[in-house]
Amino acid sequence: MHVPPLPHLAATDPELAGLIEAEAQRQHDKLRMIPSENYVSTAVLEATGSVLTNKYSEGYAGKRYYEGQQLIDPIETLTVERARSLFGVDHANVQPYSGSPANLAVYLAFLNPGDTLLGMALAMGGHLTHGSPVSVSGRWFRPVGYSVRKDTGRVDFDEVRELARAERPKVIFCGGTAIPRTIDFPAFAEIAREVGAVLVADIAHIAGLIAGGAHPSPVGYADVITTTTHKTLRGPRGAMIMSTEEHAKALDKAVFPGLQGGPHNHTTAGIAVALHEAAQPAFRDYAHQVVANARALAAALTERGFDLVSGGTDNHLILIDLASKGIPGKPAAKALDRAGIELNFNAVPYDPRRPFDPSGIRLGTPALTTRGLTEEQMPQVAAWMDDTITAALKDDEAAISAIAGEVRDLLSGYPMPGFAAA
Ligand code: DSN
Repeated sequence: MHVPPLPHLAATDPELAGLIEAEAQRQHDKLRMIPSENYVSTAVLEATGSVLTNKYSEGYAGKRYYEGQQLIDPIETLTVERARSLFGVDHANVQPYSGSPANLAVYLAFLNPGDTLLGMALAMGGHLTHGSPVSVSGRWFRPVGYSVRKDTGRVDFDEVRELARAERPKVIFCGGTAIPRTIDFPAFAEIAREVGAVLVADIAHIAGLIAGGAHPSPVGYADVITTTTHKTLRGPRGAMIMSTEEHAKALDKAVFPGLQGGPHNHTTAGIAVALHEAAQPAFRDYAHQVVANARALAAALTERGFDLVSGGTDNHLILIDLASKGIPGKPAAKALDRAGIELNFNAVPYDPRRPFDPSGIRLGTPALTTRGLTEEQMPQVAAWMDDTITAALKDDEAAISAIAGEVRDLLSGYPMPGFAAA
């Protein structure tokens, strides 16, 4: 049963209530390993589902375009202060609707159409908004993409430096969506300083690890930091832009009125709760456990012959090239989903296949760590993954269903925030 319970929704709209209840059950029964997903706390759910959704508040605290901000102002100020304190930054804007608008606001603050930006290529693990030709970031600006080395799967800083010197980008982005290794913020900062570029660290995937001390912080190296709030940070779906004081005004103006209208105050409140939770000692344990679980899983997968991009992981994320297993990423991800193991098909660096039918899968440990799983269960998870792929290659749906049952049995012993057994 969903927690908080949904009696009013069930009375008003039983069809929708039924779908949400079924989704809660699904999230309970599946080993959720999409590395950008998590389970928020019931407190975050309550704040996000509150009456704050009723209120418009264009502007910033003390300078709004609508009346009735007596309580919205302190809520947003509290959220900003919590972000500043947790990450140790001068300035935080908590209004971006999500990660893509946050990054677009950064471009609006620093670039004119046609200006050059340097980011990790999407096919190498970057994000759509770091200059992919199919995104506005690649259509309105002049994107240059850096890669990872074919032999190591890691960023080649000689290449980044050469590209920066040759192309003179105004903005350099580091971070991405499929990076299993520690991001070397000092190395990026040195290059950005040399060419006079603004360094933006997109820490969406690792924000919770940074907050919990399980990944180095970009503060002091990056001029601007963007992040979503719903991945390892374990908040509602939203985003923040953090920066040095120098860039605060330009970024605030870019978010509003440059790009967005009224902030989503219910989301802001949910972010406040998540930041409060992330400041507690238990969150440090969580962040370190996420990494310990990923390392243990990477070791167990390697033992079973999986080919991990870069040979392992330093963070929450594992990227696997399945070519050696004789199955492409998409059918593998679909079979694993049927086996109760939810992850996503993903391109690997230098992938010979197409992005919608790539060679790899991407997975991570943030959500299963929230459920309470530890290193102890990771060999079993790797075994289920291996057995599912073997079964998929033999079209053995009975074996896949049996694994889904075993996954469900295991997870029944690990409570899920937002759900209670009926
Ligand atoms: N969709 C996110 C992810 O899965 O990494 C990035 O935007």
